[in-house]
Amino acid sequence: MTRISSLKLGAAALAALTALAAAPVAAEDWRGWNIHPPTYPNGIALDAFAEKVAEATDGRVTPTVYHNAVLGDQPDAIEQTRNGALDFGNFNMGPMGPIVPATNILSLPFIFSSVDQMHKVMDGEIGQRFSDALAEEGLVALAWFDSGARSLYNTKKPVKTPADVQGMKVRVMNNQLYVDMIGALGGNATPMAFGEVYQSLKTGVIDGAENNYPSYESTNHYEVAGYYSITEHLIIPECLCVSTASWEALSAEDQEAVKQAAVEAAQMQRELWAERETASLAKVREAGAEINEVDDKAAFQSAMDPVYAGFIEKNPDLKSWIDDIKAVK
Ligand code: GTR
Repeated sequence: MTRISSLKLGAAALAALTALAAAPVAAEDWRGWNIHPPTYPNGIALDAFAEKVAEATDGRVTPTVYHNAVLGDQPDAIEQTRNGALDFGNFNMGPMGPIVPATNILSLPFIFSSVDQMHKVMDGEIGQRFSDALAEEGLVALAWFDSGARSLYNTKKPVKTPADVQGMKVRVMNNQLYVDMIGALGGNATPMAFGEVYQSLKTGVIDGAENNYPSYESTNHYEVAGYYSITEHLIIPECLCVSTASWEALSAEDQEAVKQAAVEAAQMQRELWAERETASLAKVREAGAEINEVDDKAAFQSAMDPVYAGFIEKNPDLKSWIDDIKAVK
């Protein structure tokens, strides 16, 4: 080969390389899991997250949210995200407990004194500890969503005292702590997927369940279980979590963009959440649901002493976390 033609070839190769570098890198098509409909605060915020991520990364990451749990129920979706089969999801810390034991603290009944206090805890140093625990199990918690307070509802009667729960069959999320919680009130807990609850209430397989107003309303459970009793026994945060595998495939710059989009989405979710709580309560009331205060919340609280004792016995190292949470005012 003459010197001239080899130079020409070099120039051509360089041009080809330059063209390659300018072409967009193969996009990361992320798949995300959502248990709720797209119109629920979480669904709206997740879609906004997806849009912001695509925009801020110039299309290098293009997330799609699959709503209504079409990609599987929550425990499965958590597993799939941990092992990288899914890229992200909005997960409640309830079903997270069996996988990431430290997060069980968030499932202790009455652990938080209010939703505001929960936010303070999760947005601060203690929240970081939970993020670290999740990171050890393959999940990067980018931001925390609101999930309000969960109360008991059933098909039979208003629950006013712990004794009213005696013998009741109550659906709970997949976590032994909730079985213990309902058991401590004298009821029988049945762990069951969210999507099966409506039919089970309707056919009498279960007498009741527990959830916040927006989920009680969005699932139409109020149509078949018209007694909602304000026990507010659980205040459980939810994460916007990304699979570690998907996260590590990103450049530092794109990670920053994704993190920022998640923080903004969480902000949006919390605002929408506050509105939806009011709207859901109004809707179920109008439809005839009977909402009652409980006579003595402290009685429900003290009934949980054995649940705490059992938890601390099994997890002595987590006792100080409980004390730290209680100390946040
Ligand atoms: C909702 C929560 C869901 C799911 C559901 C349930 O409030 O947002 O992630 O945990 O409750 O009861 O299964």
